[in-house]
Amino acid sequence: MSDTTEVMDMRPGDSGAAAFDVERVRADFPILNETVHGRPLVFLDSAASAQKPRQVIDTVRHVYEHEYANVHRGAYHLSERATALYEGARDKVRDFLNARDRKEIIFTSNVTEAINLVAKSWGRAFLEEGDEIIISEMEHHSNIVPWQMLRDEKGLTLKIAPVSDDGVFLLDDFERLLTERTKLVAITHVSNVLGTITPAEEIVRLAHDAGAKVLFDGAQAVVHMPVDVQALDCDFYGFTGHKLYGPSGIGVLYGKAELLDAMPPFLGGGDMIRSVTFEKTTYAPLPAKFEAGTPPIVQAIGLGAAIDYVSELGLANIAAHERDLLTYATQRLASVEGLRLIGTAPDKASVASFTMESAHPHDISTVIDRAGVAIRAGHHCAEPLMARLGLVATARASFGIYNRREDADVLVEALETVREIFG
Ligand code: 7TS
Repeated sequence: MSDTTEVMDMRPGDSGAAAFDVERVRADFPILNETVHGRPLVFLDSAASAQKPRQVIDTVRHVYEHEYANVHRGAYHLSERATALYEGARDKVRDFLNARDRKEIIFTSNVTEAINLVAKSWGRAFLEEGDEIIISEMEHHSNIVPWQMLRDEKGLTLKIAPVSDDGVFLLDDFERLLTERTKLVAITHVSNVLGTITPAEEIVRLAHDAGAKVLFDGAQAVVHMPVDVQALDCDFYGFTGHKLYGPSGIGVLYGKAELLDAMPPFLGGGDMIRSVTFEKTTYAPLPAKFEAGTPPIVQAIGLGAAIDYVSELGLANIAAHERDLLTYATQRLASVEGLRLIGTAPDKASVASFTMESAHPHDISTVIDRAGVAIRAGHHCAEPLMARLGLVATARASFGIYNRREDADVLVEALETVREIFG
C-alpha cells in the first residue's frame, strides 16, 4: 500500500495506474449501463461473480450461432471445429498458468468441483488413517467441506493454520503444524473475505520440505495477479471461470502430470475411457480421464476469451489498478464513523470487508442498493473465519477491473445514508 501522504492527496479523478485505461475497460462491459432504482449501477461484488465483457459475450454467442457441436466425437466439420476451440481454450489456460503441459489442465464446472476431484480421487487413493491435512482459518467452505468428508471417510486429522486478528497468515504457526504425517496442505491463495494474499512460495517450500503436497484455491487470486504454477511449484491449483470475467459453469484444476497420471478417475462415463466391456474398462489418458461426459464446451471457450481479455490488459497492470483502488477505497472507508475494516494484511487484494456499529451487514447492503451500489453481505461461505473473528457477518465491497475511484465515493456516500438511518 502507498504511504499515507500519497493516499491523502488522492482525488477521484486521479489515475493511479497510468497503464490502465479504466474508461476503455468499462466500455467493454454492457451491464455497466444498467440503472438500479434509477441510479447508475455501481458493481462492487466481483469477488462473488464478475461481470462479462462484450468479447466474452460475443464469443459465446458466436459459438452457439456458428460453431456448436459436441466435442471429441463427430468426424464431421462442425464437431471438429468445436473440438479445436475447446482444446484451444485448454491451451490458453495452460499459457495463463504457465503449466508445463496442456494435459495438466482439467476442465471442471467450478473450483468447488476441482477441489472435490482432488479429495475424491487423490485423497481416497493415497491417504491413510492417521494422515494429516492442513487447511487455514480463512478457507471458503469449498476448501473445508471436501477435506472434512475425506477425514471422516478415512480417519484423517484436519489441522487448521491460524490467521492473526488483522488477517495475516501466520507462517511460523503453520510451520509448527507440519509433521511427517502431513500429506496435503490446502490453502487459499487469496482470501475472499479478508483479501489476504497468502505467502504461497513459503507455504510450498515448507510443505515440500515436510513431504506434503500443496493445493491452492486460486479462485480469488487469478483475477488479481499473475500466477505461475511452475514458479510456485504447487502440486494442484484450482480456479473458477465466472470470477475471471468468464462464463459460469467452468472451472479449472491444474495438477502436476505425474500426480494426475497416478490418480484414479473421479467420475465415470463417456469420453474418459479407452475401451469398455462389461468385464473391464480402461481409461483414456490425461486430460480426458478426468472429463467424463459432455463437458461445458461453450463455457470453456468463453473462459478462453476471458483469458485473452485479461491477458491483453496485462495481469500486472490489473494488479496495479486494483492496488490503487484498494488504497483509495480503504482511505475513504476509514472516514466513515463507526466503520471497522475487517482484514488489513499488508499484502492484500482489492477486497474490503467491513462492519458498522449501527447496522447489520444485510441492512447496509439493502440500504445502499437503493443508491445502485451492489455489495455482498453475510458470512461469505466462510463461517469458521467469521467465528474466529467473533463476527456473524460482514459487508464486503470487492473491486474489479472495471471499477474506478468514483465507485468508492458513491459507496461511502451511501454508507453515510446508512449512518443517518441507523444512527
Ligand atoms: N474459493 C474461494 C476463495 C471463493 O471465493 C469461492 C467463491 C469459491 C472457492 C467457490 O467458487 P465456485 O465457483 O466453485 O462456487 N466465493 C464467493 C464469494 O466470496 N461470494 O460468493 C462466492
